[in-house]
Amino acid sequence: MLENMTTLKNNQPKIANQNLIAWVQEMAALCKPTSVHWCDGSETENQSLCDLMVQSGTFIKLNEKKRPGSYLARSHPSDVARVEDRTFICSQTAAEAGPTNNWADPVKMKAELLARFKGCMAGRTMYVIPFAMGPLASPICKIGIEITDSPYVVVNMRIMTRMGKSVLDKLGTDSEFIPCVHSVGAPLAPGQKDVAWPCEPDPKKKYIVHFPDDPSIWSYGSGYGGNALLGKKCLALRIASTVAKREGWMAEHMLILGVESPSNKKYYVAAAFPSACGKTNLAMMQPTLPGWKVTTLGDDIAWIRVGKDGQLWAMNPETGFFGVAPGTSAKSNPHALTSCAKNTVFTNVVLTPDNDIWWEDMGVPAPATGIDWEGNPWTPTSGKKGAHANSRFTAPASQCPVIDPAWQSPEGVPLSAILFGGRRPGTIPLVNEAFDWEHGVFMGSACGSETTAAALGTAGVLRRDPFAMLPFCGYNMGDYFAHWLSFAKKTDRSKLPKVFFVNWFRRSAEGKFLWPGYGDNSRVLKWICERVEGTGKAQTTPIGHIPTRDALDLSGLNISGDDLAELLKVDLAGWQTEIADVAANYAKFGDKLPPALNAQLDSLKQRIG
Ligand code: O2Y
Ligand code: MN
Repeated sequence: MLENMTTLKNNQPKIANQNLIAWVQEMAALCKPTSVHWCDGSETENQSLCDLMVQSGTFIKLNEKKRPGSYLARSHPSDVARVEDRTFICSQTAAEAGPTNNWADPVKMKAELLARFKGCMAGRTMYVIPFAMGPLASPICKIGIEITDSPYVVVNMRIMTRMGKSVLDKLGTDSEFIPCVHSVGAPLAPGQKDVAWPCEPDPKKKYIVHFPDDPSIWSYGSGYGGNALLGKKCLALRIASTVAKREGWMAEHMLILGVESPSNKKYYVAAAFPSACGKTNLAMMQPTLPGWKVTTLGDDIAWIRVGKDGQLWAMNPETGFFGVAPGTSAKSNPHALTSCAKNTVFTNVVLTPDNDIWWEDMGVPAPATGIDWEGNPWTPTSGKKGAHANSRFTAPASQCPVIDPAWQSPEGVPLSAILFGGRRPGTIPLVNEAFDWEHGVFMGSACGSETTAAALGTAGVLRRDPFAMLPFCGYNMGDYFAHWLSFAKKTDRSKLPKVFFVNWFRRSAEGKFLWPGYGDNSRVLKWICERVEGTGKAQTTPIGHIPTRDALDLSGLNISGDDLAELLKVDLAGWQTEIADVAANYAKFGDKLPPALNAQLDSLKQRIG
């Protein structure tokens, strides 16, 4: 092996951490790359990787005047989204992974992976990416080292995480790191020509594997998003959730925003919505209510811990947005459009004749002709979508015009409120405040949403997605519920944030959305802030505290009394169905379901009658 290493082109910097050197050598011996490149995270390195990908056809350089520093990539048609059925949690026992995860025996899975990874980087460069999730000075910052044969992954990880030399420096001689091994699974034979998006096209040969006991992550066969940018869903949610359980904090699928009242009182709010329910839009919302301001701290992941003052403090471990492109417009999210105006990687959107990008519902006219996400000539009248439904922009958070001044604070920000939500056409009111922490945990456990295209599967059916963590909780969700409940004992209850359930997606009998959403959601945020202050008017109902008809600030909004009544209605028959469905979901967890949640369900049943 050592002989191999001396002949391998390797730009290894001076590294004090012997464990890291040994592990990288071991991975190089396994994967057999042509060379090893240690990433320093510099602008020069980034530019040379972008140039390399332009040469290889992975990247198309966009119009420098319209979209400075930006590129378009098109994935292989088989590699367009997270692959939940190929995502595994390899804890010691199946019970530890729980009924909502694909468990696999860790020993057998390691053997299977070693066979896949053997020689998998032949003909390619192995990149070593040192990255940190969270500000380096945060008490819960975690360091990962991703090894990958994809320069696309390196460039995206540089946007999404703190990456490079500063992280190696922080690692010192003996700090721990989480090993993350990634390969696109497409070795090159000598002389074989590469393709623009190498990957393993057979879905059964893709693997997104988590070993919570190591902890480590192994991902094979996909170069896309959450499957390949291992700091995001794999480390910052699945692995971090297991670490957080052990260390007494929470890793959550939540946006974090700041909301400031006209009298300059600032509140911080975290919100958990299932994938594709508009977290990025809410995180960057432009309030329609005069004098109210919303600032962004994160759009996808929150790490939350009890601060010295007993409040819950939230921090975004990421540094970028991997946002869904279709539907992002000046109406739905003007600040996201500004965020991706430069220095952005676009994946699977339309290329316009002037070398810019376009996607469906962008709010600007479609180009008369273009190249679609599969690289074929396209026109708006072709009857096909030009951008893939899960096409993305990877943009630096620092470019968000409403980024909060505290977004990189190592301590995070103190939370006044936690919201749960989902895409629910019926039953669930616009906003509903929990009676107490346990009721709030019950609300989180009952989260669900109509499915959309981001997760492969059927669209338009209700999928229960407790705490929006169904695809992301790295251990038994029954234990996860208990972990949430335990925070009432970890601190003074009065310091805990208030919990609310929101639903922007309720529809009339005719199928029309009852609430305008987007910037008008500031009206709901205002009521939430008033409830935090103890001033907001509410009616106590069997399901929680709901705004009275006159409690929401609807000034300047044209909404009928009937629609408002429907938005705030407690539909008793609908709730009976809801209770039965939540009970059926709870049944999955057997004796792992905390009795306190069954008690919540029983009390709700009694209150509904
Ligand atoms: O399909 C993918 O790989 C991306 S999934 C994703 C990306 C950014 C934020 N959230 C999600 C998600 O699925 O929740
Ligand atoms: Mn997400």
